Amino acid sequence: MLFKINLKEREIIELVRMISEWRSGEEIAGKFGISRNAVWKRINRLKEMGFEIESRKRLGYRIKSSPEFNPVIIAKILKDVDFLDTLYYYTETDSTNQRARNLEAGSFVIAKRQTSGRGRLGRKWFSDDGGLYFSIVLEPPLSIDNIPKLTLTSGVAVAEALEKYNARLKWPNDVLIDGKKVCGILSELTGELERLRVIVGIGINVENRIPDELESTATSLCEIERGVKRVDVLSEIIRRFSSNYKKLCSGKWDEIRGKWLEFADVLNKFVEVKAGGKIYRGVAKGIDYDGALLIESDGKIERVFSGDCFYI
Ligand code: BT5
Repeated sequence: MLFKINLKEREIIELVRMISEWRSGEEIAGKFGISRNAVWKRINRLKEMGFEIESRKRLGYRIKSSPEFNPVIIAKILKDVDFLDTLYYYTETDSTNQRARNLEAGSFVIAKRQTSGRGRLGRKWFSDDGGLYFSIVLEPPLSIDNIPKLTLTSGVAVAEALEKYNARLKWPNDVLIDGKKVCGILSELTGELERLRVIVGIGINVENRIPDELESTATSLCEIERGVKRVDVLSEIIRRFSSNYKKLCSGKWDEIRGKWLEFADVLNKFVEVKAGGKIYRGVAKGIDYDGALLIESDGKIERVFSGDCFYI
């Protein structure tokens, strides 16, 4: 099921706040300037979202219980982010990056679970209920060679949000805790050269089950902290993403690069990077001004822009 919410129109957020205590249909209708029938429709929409709502003849409506991870809570987290205007919340979908493909910049797509969550190069991203799976559609004022910086910037945002778990960044797109992958980022380009559109897809293991085959390489926040909530993690990521994205767009990449290096797990390690048909081996020395990984081998420095990085 899909719920679409306009983030600049705050009505649904206000309605949920209002009916945290008894409110009559008349009062609600008056507040929003709508008919009693329209109130009833909105209440039904909240019920479809999983809200349990009591209704009594003289008292009106009241929320009895709210689902922990619901579209209105997400809308509340996103409502003040100036580069976002529409929330698409799926109870289930194939892949949020796929859903975001034909959407305008300013769209935010999130799913409770994905049936075909994907990583880079057609790899699979396990997306059981309990994790965070979302995609942000952006039209950054950046030229095409600056786009890889957006993935690095997103990584910094996630690492900052997960700083209390000692999160580290592995080039180019992984966030690790205790050496295990907790988050992956998939940035995809669409649109035209003059008007580039980028879909930043982020997947984070929060309360979801990790499949047996990934037991030794992946972790979930609930393995580290009991009772961790997706909405709290999302809220922190959005706050950090918003601030870092604005910095990137206003030419402050150097500041972000500095933060990336502080969180970097890869520095001074022996790595093997598979990029296209080529294999680079050497010691990771950092990332340069363009976001390329610097690999030192036999006293020579090689620059690699994308690829799969292994520690050897
Ligand atoms: C990534 O690819 O790490 C990017 C993952 C992006 C997922 C998000 S979720 C929202 C949005 N919608 C999508 O469909 N995708 C994005 P890559 O570097 O290629 O890593 C993929 C590899 O990570 C797999 O081959 C597995 O080894 C491992 N993996 C798969 N699922 C995982 C999980 N849930 N947790 C940790 N590792 C996982």
